[in-house]
Amino acid sequence: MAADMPNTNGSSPASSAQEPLIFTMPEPYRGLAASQRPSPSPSSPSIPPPSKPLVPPSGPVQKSTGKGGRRRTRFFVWGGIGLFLALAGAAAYVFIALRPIQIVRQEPVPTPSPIAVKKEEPKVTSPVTVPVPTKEEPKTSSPFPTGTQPGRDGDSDGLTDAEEVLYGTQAGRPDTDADGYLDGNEVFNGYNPKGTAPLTLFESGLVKAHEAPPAYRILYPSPWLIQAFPQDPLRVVFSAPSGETFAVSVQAKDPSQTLGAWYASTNPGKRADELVPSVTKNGYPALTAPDHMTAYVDGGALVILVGYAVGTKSTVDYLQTFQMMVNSLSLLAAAPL
Ligand SMILES: [Ca+2]
Ligand SMILES: [Ca+2]
Repeated sequence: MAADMPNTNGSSPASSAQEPLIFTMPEPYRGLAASQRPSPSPSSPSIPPPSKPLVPPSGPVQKSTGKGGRRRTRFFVWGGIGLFLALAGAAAYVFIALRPIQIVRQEPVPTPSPIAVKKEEPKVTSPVTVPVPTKEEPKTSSPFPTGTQPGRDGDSDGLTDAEEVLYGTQAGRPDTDADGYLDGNEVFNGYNPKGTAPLTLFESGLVKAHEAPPAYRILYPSPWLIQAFPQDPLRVVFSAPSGETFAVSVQAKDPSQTLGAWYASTNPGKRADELVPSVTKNGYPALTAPDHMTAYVDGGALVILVGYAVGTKSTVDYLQTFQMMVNSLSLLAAAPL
């Protein structure tokens, strides 16, 4: 190698064969680019270009790996610190994030009080619905003509308070004479409700008999007025002081015709099966209208009609007396059969 190098310092070749020559970079060239390097002075020796390309020695490569190790160490140190800070931040976030969840769970605890308030609301509304059906029940349960209601019966013995006055019985005692029969049942069958059986209403003077020869005989309360019709001696109207009227009339009927067939033939558009069949106390077949205010009694060759009209009243106060009158009907011996 040294033998290939040219002699730049001017020494003889003999001396160069004895000692190796070492070339160093002149001081002005150190740390500067090739373009900025000062031109060599004429006195300084010129440096010939190397005949072979310079190969970087292996030494500097080892030095560069030492700097990369430091960088890697720094990288791991700072990366570890960053990772530690990230984990610490995440842990702090999780710790803080869990606290609001506990607060939310504690909030529903004091809410039971409004639930108790909601339970009390239905109790307030329930009594409001109770009067509604009670108002509708009397309207639908009344069996009498539209606009009328049953008369008051304080002791539920079948006689209204008005009838208790009419027959002199006690309105607060169902069995006035204590004979085992209710006051209403005794009037229905023609017995005196305030006298021991077999004392009858007629025998007690509480009712009177009206005869319409040659057709029928009927009983009616003694205080009531009676109205006759000279042009129709078989027609009569009884009236109570309070305005109710009870009209009795007679219509002819084919003796072979049933009472229902007669009703259908004389009342076009009406059905006989809507009437309530029964048998009177004296054994005559009878039909009663659905509103309980008209009765048809079969007399064979005639039909006796008894009608109850409340007049200006809105209550049916004499239904038991009306039924007593129908039960008291009897055909006179002279009546055609
Ligand atoms: Ca009564
Ligand atoms: Ca009695």
